[in-house]
Amino acid sequence: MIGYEIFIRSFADSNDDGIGDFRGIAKKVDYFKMLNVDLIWLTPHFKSPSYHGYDIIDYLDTNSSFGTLEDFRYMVETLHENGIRVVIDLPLNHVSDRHPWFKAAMEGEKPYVDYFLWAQPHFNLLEKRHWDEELLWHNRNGKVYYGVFGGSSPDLNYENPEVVEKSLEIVEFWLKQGVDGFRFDAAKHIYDYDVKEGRFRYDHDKNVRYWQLVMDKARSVKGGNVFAVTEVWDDPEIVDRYAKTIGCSFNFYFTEAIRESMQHGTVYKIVDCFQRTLTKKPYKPSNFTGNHDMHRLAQMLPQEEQRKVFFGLLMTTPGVPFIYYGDELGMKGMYDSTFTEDVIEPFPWYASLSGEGQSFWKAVRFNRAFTGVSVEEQLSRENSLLKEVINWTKFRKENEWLENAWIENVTHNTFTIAYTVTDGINGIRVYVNISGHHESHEGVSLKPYEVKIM
Ligand code: ACG
Repeated sequence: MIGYEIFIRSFADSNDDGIGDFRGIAKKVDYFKMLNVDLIWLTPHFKSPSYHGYDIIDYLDTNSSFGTLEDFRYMVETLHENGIRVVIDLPLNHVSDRHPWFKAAMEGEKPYVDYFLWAQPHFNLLEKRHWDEELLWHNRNGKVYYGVFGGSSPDLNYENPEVVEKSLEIVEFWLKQGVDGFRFDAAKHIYDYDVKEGRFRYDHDKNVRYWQLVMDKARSVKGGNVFAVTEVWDDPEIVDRYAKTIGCSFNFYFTEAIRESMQHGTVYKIVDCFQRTLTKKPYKPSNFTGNHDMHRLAQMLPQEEQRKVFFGLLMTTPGVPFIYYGDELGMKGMYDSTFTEDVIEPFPWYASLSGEGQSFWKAVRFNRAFTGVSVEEQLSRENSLLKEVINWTKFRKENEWLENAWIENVTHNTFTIAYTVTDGINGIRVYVNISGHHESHEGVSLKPYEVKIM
């Protein structure tokens, strides 16, 4: 399987309102086939007041800008008919402050008050998130509630069994609409506040037990054929704990290590990453080019040759690789936690950024017209990044065994790395030169920026 992350609003528009939608995605089957992608991850498609959709007003309804539930089902069916699976993004940790549950809770209505976490005298209400300066507690009309992702996204209280039950109903509902599985958003945040101590603290064991319940539910509805991937943005050893239960987890360290190694011009981070995350594991890693929470790949690796190496590494390593929409074209964008729109710009189908299906919900800042970063331009140029990506995905498709493989026998010098990928039956040895000069490794001569398979 090869995954592809789509920010729905930016991908393909079917009704000329400038906003990407479900039917727009259904019309792009040929593009997915050309790219050899057979698993689509849709960022949240639920009713939500924000452009990003991670704060939900109604879990059982769609964002009307993207289409109705019927349009959603049509999209899923069309993709299925073409052998493409669909996973939806499921932010279960919090809801929108406009969700009826939160509104009722603010009015003091039972049972909804117990759906959220309220301040107690021994809590440190000035505590900030451990990764930035955002406060965890929010005061509204004298009521102080917990919200890791800000005041407009109050966290749900999973100590309450009724909330757990509601979340399982949501899982069941979407599987019955035909989806093939989920990307579990913010998976380590379900239990992340120690009420006894009155401070932030991840309870990974408890989180994993919760996700096991969710997976049991999903399998009871759909049988063994559920694809789930967790988002746990943390050290590889912590990611492992979740991945074992869920079966697949995004490998953030892969993205970070390769970007960093290529920027510094030495392979050491890649070697460390391969040894820590890609040796034999009881789950599938999901290595990826980037996502909507990060600077774009092309922003970090401005040279196209470097990005070609990135794709070579991505498509020769184990697990389920994911491409963030537009990375195959070299879309640029800088992530800023207070203004994330620059990494979710409209997908450029045409050099002029105008034509059937083109979304235009926001003015582009990073990916202007006629800069070489469009499907039209990339397909018209010899040796373009997109063409190279297609060669790599074709290779991946022809070697499906790589999904269940692992890495062995990693050797390296300063600029080159070699590794064996095997599933115990099949095997390849890959040689990679991340530098702009000729190198040789174990007697194999390597051109600048070459990924060679032996
Ligand atoms: C998901 C979505 C994101 C979404 C939410 C909320 C969650 O992808 O788009 O926000 O629904 C944290 C969370 C993630 C979250 C990101 C944005 N992503 O854990 O679930 O924030 C450190 C922390 C991480 C943290 C990361 C952020 O440990 O927890 O992610 O920083 O930069 C190494 C370390 C690792 C460290 C990294 C980076 O890898 O091992 O620990 O991570 O370096 O330093 C959306 C919107 C938001 C909105 C929200 C409601 O985008 O704007 O507020 O919805």
